[in-house]
Amino acid sequence: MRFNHLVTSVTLSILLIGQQVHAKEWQIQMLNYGSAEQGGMIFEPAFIHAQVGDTITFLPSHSGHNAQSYVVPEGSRQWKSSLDKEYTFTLDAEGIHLYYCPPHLMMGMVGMIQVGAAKNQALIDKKAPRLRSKMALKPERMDALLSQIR
Ligand SMILES: [Cu+2]
Repeated sequence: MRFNHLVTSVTLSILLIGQQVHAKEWQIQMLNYGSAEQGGMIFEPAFIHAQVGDTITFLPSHSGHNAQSYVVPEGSRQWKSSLDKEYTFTLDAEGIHLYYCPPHLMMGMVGMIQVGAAKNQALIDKKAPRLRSKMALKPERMDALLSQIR
């Protein structure tokens, strides 16, 4: 019995250490222009498949941008970075973050982070069209993000 407890404890420790080792640090650049196909005012990468425990850092690679959540997974808090400041947060729940750059929403500056399973897909399907309707330019970027959810 004691031995079993020890094995369980050791196994748990190994699993926990394993998770820490595999937690990934994602970086998203905020840019005035991307490639010719991408056009101006973009998050790069705009879509990320991540896992709970990973961290996200927004980098003010070009000036005049910030990032703000529009939809977050159930159990996660809404978040917002300051203009031209680096901003890091940890992904703490499964689901999809849909976010945008407030100064450039009209220009189609939006992004998505899927954390594990798409648990809040219904909410995303409901709210994405509202955000899309404010994208005067490049509204098709929203469709491209939605198509990458799996
Ligand atoms: Cu921007």
